[in-house]
Amino acid sequence: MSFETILFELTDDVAVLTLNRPDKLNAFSIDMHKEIRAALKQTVKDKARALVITGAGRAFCAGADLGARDVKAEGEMDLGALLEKYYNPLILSLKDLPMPVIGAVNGVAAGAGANFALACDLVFAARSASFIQAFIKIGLVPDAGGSFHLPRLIGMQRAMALAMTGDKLDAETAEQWGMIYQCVDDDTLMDTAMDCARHLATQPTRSIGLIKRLMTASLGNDLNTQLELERQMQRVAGLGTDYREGVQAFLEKRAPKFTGT
Ligand code: T3D
Repeated sequence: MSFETILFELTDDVAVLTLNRPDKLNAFSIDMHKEIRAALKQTVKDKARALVITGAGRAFCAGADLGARDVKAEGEMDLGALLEKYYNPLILSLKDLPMPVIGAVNGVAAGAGANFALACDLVFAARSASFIQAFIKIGLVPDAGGSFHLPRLIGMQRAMALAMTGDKLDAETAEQWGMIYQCVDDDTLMDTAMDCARHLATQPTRSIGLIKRLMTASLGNDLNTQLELERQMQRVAGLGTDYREGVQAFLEKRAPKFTGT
């Protein structure tokens, strides 16, 4: 599969998707939206067992391509329609992927670019990277799941402040606040993200997919509902071959060989 606005490759069960419009700081164009969605579908088709998302050049992603908006034109612009058609399905399809998604934030992540990163399951960021809820600077509100993920990750006060001020948050503070998993030295970012992806790709992928569903659902569920969901998901996990292999390997005092099924 060849793309114009992203790079996509799959090696040894690990897919790497690189946003590739570096002259625009990898801002989202409509074509890029379409290509990312196609690549995400491809990861499922190819049975990838982990996905890494990063950006080419000095940025991760600067959000919507503002150059594509004709704000001088007469008439209303329905950004809601854009969200409905592109951003919302993008975030949902990332969440729905039955494999771990690792964000490797190599530089600035602004607007929908920041929130696209936060929709990944685990986020590593280079020490020089930053996160900006840039929406307010152009009279908008957080989208791409930002108003959902931010308060849950860092609490209401900090989420509110970032959204209202549009202040830049450096990667170290993002780690301290629990917004991302780890901030690492710039020159180790991709190795760290790839090592993590390669490791996870050897783990029980089906269980990881179920963990994603459980964790995401827990954000809106009460304890009873969540316990019931755990029962359902554990039933599915227990029917998998990786459960049998895990227990067998434990009893035989050897390393398990998980197939992801
Ligand atoms: O409209 C819709 O689709 C609705 C959905 C909205 C979702 C959103 O994401 S809204 C938020 C959109 N994003 C922004 O408001 C961020 C805009 N960019 C910036 O604030 C800054 O560029 C950064 C803080 C990200 C980085 O600053 P800096 O100083 O490192 O770089 P720069 O010089 O501003 O940008 C470098 C180039 O990238 C520059 O192009 P040039 O002058 O070299 O030809 C700049 O125009 C371009 N660029 C940066 N961000 C965008 C962009 N081009 C198009 N769209 C961008 N978002």
